[in-house]
Amino acid sequence: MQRLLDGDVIVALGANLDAPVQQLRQAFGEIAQLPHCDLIAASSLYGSTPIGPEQPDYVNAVAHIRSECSPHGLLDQLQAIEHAHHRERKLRWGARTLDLDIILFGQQRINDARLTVPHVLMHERAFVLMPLTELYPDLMLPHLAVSVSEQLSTLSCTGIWPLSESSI
Ligand code: ROI
Repeated sequence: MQRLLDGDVIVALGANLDAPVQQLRQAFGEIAQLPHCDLIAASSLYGSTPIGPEQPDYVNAVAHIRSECSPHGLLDQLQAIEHAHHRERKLRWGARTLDLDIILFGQQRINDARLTVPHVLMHERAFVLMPLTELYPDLMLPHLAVSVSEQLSTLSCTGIWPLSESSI
């Protein structure tokens, strides 16, 4: 089973407003440009039906980055990217132009007012685990001691579909 090393970070990307495919593609480029940060791998893009109140379908993906920043330093950088995409935090679980969530940060466990890592709901969300399984099926979820693909197999994957090249 694979384990993340210190500085290895998994970020989940999601968008469902204002040309979400473009939002995600641009966000991958912006993450790759962050100082002290390398984009190691990017999953394909997936369409997904929304969890939560009625709203447009999402586009989801995950990124593996290697960062020299602290978790909160990286969070500041990711929130600056969200902000540049005109992300507004109006409604909990509402539609958004771009969501960048740190879901895993090495083997660290963090739980404070700004950040919970591993992300509290990641193990329930096929729209996170499916793209992550594409990259690292054998990656161990540090808080559950199971692999990403094992955890995905416990979830229903209806409502998530790979976006074909022509729709990207
Ligand atoms: N639903 C889907 N399918 N994808 C998301 O990225 C997503 N993000 C959210 C909520 C509103 C919970 N629902 C989502 O934050």
